[in-house]
Amino acid sequence: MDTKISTSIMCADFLRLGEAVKELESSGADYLHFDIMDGHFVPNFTMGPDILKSIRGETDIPFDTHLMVYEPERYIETFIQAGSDLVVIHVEACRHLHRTINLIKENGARAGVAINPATPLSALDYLLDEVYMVLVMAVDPGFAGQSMIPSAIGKIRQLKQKITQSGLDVKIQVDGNVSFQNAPRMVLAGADILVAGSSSVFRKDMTISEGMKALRRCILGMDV
Ligand code: S6P
Ligand code: MG
Repeated sequence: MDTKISTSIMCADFLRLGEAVKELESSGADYLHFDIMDGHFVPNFTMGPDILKSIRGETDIPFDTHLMVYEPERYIETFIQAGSDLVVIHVEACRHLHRTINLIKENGARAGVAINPATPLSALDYLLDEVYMVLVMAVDPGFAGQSMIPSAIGKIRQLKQKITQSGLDVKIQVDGNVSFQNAPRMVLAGADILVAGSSSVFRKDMTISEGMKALRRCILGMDV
């Protein structure tokens, strides 16, 4: 099992962002996860494309951009030009999903779709063969530091079955409260990429490298 870790930049100390990126690099982060919020689809704001551009100049770690914005089609090119390798849009926030997924691909990035905890998996029925990844939200999007909604585990398992039965190779990413306790259950259910935030890599009681090590250890040490 080769679980990847995508580290949530919104959980880093913004006063020491450069140092955080260096530490993420030395501790083997597979992706940097950028949470982009519009204060409308979700009740919060985070960062814009200029932050991605600044960090792009400092590291080769692939950028995984999670757009929590309405009408994401308006911002695809901007965020790809800013350095995104993978762009994820919400099925709840986009009216013409196939067109927007194609826009992401035409601009040279991989495309992903995200679903909120209350959105049924059937929302993906006509999309699965079009995307590189599905992001399963384990919390309602908008904030770090929330508790996992328990039905997320069964949802990951069902999505994994659906993907396997369709013979597709679509990755499953899980975002929200990926803690040392929850991560093994998420991976056992079928998660390929974990978004690591304040529950693991960006904790107050550990450094980033300690958090990365502890997260990898608990995934490797799980009972499979
Ligand atoms: C939340 C966002 C997430 C968070 C991450 C925080 O809307 O999409 O990516 O940054 O989930 O992690 P944690 O461990 O604080 O829940
Ligand atoms: Mg996110």
